[in-house]
Amino acid sequence: MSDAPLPILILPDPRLRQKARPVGEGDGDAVRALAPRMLATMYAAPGIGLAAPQVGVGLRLVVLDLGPREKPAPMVLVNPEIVAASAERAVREEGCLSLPGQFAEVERPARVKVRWRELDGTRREMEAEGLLGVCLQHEIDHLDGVLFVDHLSALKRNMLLRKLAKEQRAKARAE
Ligand code: GNR
Ligand code: NI
Repeated sequence: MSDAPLPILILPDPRLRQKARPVGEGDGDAVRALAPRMLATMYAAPGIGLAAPQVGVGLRLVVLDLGPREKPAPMVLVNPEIVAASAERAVREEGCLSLPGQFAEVERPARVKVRWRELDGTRREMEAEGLLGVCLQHEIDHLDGVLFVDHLSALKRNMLLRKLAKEQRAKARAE
């Protein structure tokens, strides 16, 4: 099936730490094939966002859906970028499908202005705050190999990464 879910990479997979390259003119077919599969992967997880590097694809492509379960509102963002960020900051608990079971309070700009292209090339721009603002920043971070733990103190980051490693070892033993 064309929109079969893909495996989600988990830290410390090095592909999560690589900078993704912009989607170019020649990537149209690949991106049109990948976007539905990324959406299927995100819904199956379930998650509210997914960046291409999380499925091992080094392209600047993000999918999001913050709609209610009964009324899906899928978004596909090609080459998204943050063009402005507020000085005001906000704290919110974040998780990541690539760090399963791990959650932490992350401080980021409270509002961002994001620019991207649709699959058909249409230019889009929006200002976002709250969960959508956080999700956009989290996903665009993935395109630069940045994970939410990178916004924590070294102490909290190391604690969380050790807990992840321990839980992944226990999971691997159980399988
Ligand atoms: O599903 C997800 N939920 C979430 C909650 C708070 C802040 C960010 C996110 S994104 C995450 C899915 C994911 O890992 N996207 O990269
Ligand atoms: Ni994530």
